[in-house]
Amino acid sequence: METDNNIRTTVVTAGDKAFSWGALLFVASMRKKGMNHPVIVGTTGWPKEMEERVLSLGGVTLHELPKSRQCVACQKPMLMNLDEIETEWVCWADADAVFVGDCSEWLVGDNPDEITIRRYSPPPDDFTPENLEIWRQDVERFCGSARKESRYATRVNTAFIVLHRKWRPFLARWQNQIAKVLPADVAIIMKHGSPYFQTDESVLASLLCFDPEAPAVTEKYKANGSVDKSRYFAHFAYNPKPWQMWNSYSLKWHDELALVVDWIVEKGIVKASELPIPLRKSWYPFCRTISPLAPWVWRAIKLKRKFF
Ligand SMILES: [Mn+2]
Repeated sequence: METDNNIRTTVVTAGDKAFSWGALLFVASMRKKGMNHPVIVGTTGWPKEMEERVLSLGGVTLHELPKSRQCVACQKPMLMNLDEIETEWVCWADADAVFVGDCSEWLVGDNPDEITIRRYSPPPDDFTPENLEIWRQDVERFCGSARKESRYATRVNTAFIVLHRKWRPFLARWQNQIAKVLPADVAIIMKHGSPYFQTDESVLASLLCFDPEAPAVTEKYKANGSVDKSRYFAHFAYNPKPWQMWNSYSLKWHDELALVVDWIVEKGIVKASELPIPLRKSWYPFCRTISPLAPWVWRAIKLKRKFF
């Protein structure tokens, strides 16, 4: 792959077997637009052919995740903090996403002192005085000291993060805090309303609010299209994901994702016959029709897996 001296950021993502199609399409969405940044993909339990497909996009390193009973998202800080990252900046991006347009500009922060991350507005339901007090006590206990009051009036979303590498000690504190305050077998979300409801995301929020040594949250988050509607990070936030079933929320990016699918087929990375059904053109009219039911169908499938 051509090296580009303007590239200052390594992109890091991860997924288990169920997210391998997401990761493949996400990295392909970069390469299709000439975003040739080095990419590290944390993997666990991937089929060999999915590893080969992602590697064939070029500039990709796979990193086998350590055995852990915590969900993959709890490895974000460890992956962002890998010694092998050589660039000045690191970007975490969820694998259930695509870049719309060339987003290279959003992969470098405006200020090395800041963390580029989106804040929720209004604050989520779990941002209560009671939960904040638990965050404060935990930060004081495991980081040595804590601010008396929260620095922010809301918390952050960890689907997309840009951080300067001078913050490696902070990434280590985030990882350590995850180990201390989350259950050893935590799944992707906890009981509604609990202090660390959104796992890795809640733990990062606790540090940004109370760790005296934390980076400041940027006032100018741009990766959501706020300054240019044609260049942004599109996150398939809700289940099921597009490669599993289309839901009403993710449908708005169907055409964008279909272009990425066409591109990997054209490049010979995947045969059309090997695509998951929701990514096949001929199935789209059906998938679109049933999309309002997708969340219910998905819950039923999950329940069936749990009990039978
Ligand atoms: Mn996600």
